Amino acid sequence: PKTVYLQDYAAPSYRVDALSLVFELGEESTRVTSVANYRREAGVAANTPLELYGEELELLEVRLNGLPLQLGDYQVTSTGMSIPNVSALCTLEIVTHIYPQKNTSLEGLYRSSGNFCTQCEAQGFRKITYYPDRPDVMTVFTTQILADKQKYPVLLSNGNLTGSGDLPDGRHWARWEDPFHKPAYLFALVAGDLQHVEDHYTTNSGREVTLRIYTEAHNIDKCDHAMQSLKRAMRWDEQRFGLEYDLDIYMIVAVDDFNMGAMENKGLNVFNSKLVFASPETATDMDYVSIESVIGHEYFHNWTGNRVTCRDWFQLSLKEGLTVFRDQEFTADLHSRAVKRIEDVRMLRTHQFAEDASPMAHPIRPSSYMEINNFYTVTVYEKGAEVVRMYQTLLGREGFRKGMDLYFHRHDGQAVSTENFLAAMADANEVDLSQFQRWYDQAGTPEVAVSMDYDTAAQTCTLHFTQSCPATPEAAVKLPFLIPLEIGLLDSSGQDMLGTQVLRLTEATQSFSFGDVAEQPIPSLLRGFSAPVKLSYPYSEADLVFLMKHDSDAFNRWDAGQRLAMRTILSLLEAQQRQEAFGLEHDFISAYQAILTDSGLDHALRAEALTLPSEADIAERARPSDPEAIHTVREFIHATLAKALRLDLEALYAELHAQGQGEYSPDAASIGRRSLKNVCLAYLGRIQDAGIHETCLQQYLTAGNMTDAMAALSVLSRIECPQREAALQHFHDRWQHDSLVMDKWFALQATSSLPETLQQVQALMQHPLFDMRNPNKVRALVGSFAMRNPLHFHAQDGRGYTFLTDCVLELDAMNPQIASRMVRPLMNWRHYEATRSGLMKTQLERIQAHAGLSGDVYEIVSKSLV
Ligand code: BAL
Ligand code: ZN
Repeated sequence: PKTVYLQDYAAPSYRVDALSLVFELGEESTRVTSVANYRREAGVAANTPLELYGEELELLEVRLNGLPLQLGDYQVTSTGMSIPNVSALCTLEIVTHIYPQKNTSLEGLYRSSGNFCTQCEAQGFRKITYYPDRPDVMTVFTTQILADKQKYPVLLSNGNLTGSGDLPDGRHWARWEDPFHKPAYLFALVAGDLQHVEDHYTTNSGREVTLRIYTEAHNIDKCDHAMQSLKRAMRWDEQRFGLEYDLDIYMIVAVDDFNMGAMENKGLNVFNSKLVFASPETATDMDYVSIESVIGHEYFHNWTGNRVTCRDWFQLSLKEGLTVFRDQEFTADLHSRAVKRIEDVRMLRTHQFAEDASPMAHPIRPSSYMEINNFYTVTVYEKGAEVVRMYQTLLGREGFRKGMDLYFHRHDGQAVSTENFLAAMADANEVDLSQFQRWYDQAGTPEVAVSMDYDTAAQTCTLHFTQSCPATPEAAVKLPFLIPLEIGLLDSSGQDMLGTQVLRLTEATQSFSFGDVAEQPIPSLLRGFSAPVKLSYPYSEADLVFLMKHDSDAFNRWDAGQRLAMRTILSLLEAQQRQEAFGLEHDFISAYQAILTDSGLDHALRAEALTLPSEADIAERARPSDPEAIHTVREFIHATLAKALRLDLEALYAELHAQGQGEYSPDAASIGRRSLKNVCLAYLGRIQDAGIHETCLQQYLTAGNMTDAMAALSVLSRIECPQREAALQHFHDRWQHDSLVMDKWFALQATSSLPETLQQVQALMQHPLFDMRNPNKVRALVGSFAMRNPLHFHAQDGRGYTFLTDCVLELDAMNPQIASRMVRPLMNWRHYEATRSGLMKTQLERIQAHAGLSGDVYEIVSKSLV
């Protein structure tokens, strides 16, 4: 595959004034007729060919200005078409046949559960027709769909329905017109036997909008939460950003086979059904919250992505980082801001910091790629969101809003770059943000080392900062970042001495002094995780316990606990390596007991504080890592805490269980209560005790909601006991008719720590409900095993690696995007101890040598082996 470079960007030579598409959907193939009006840009030479992208298309006819063209009048390759002689204004009609029924890549037009649907981002439209499939070519689309009326009673596309009717041959048709200029990646078509729920929304300025969620009939009763979430998102965007919806109708379609979570096509979102359907019996609290957040995310794209889109795919974070930031704020405003921040940072540290330390490390705006689908990453999305958050931290909420307003004022209807966003933020606030550009250009996680001096006589406190950033593939040496660092100073009673201040680090080394500091303080640094950096400070254990108790910043209270836990884990790992006996300090146990018994503390925050760093987090800190040792140490801490605090855990569990007997509600308080209760149960599950196994089974059997059922089953899934088999079998028998719920059953078994887990996963691949062509199934079974079960994936005999490689090669022939996701657990092979590292490398080499490998997988594997 070829590498594409940002520096080679050139504006298109031809624009499209209008595009008309006709789809004749058939059982064998689909006939697509596209008629596009092209206009040569001013200043472009008359002999400049018209270049169109096209892949896997069967070309039937080409007509230029009404006259048929012959091969020779144009050139066709496996990636596109070039027409050398076109007039400055011309109409090009192209007829192609495509084969959605055979499309297993789930890109372009394909079938899911017998219905037609599309996925065009990033470059799927070129699998539909020959077209300038690039985001800076925007036009108005008219889409006519013809299909058998009985099989496909519902025909949908972007915009507004402007006509429909029956045909004499049993088919019917519908015409949709989208008045907004859009790039091809936002095109969508859906045709099928679908039902819908309908609701209405009145915008702030009084416009009536029809809201519909389409699904197969058997899931129609699970759409209410998604609909309510949509209405909340519409209201929130008006209130927080003054942004209203702009079409008469907003449609969401749920499909079972989908490579991503969801897609923001103009007026017609297509969603992975996992992120639409919810009922108390089938969806966990986490599902409820994710659905609300993703419904919000796709809705928010209507402005940040659709009305203002990306000039080219290097700018992906322009829309994704910004829209993730917006969905994070939406969740924070509706639920607990502190809990949301903790969850987001936990995710960033585990996955994005690892990516930044991997051979695939890239800036949020990459400067090159082979396959753009490989860059829908935690870096572009989640680190991108942190970068947007830093503008808000630097400029304040009002300043950030002024920047957003100017961005829309300047760029509505345009395809722009991240520089345009930065310029809007800077100009609206009349500040110089040029150094901030480095966040877009430099990869890697900056490290900030802090020390403190206190002058008793002068009562001044000075904080010294040194920032650095490790080398990453795009650059060995990094320039200093502009880092907004929120800090506070705590006195000995735990009071804030100067509130929260935002320091602006701009130099490699820098100091800040504070006067009138009456006693030597304990600094609270990087409050709210104000920048995506690793910060170190020589805290004593007593300092950390103090911050856990007193810091006014909820995030930092939690983070102090994480630092304390990580420090303990790392020292136990060292002790283990030296083959010394190890135990837990009494102070460590007391700190956990204090959290457990602090009834003044919010349930959800207590649950977060009691959750130890994950095995993946630990692996990032303990390199070269030994996943088995990490598992042993983490389990040891769990079991020791559980035994030492058993009475407190049992009491709290019983209290919260009794409180939670009413009707299910996914509000923040109820979610927090269930979360703390189930953390207690998970600790108790570490004690070998038949009574506790029975408590788990009872919770599973009597649970009125999926959160409690899954929590209990998840504890049992790690224990060799009769209750485990009984509960798993019960779950299977109860839910085998519901494909989405069964994904939980597959995932649970794939993440078990029991010894035969790999064999179990291999057996489950033969289960009648498992299907390698369905991405949700692959993620549930193969993905969970490789990404969430380090103990078994990294088994020292290498069988986990061989298993994953077999899966990747099988998948690659069907769906390269999913194969390319699945191969990533092998990417950081250099981070493991020698035996594992060698075995992982061998499998990467095996993949690289495989004939017919996709560009998607090739890019990841070849970069990993450099
Ligand atoms: N644009 C792809 C799916 C999403 O980020 O919303
Ligand atoms: Zn998005």
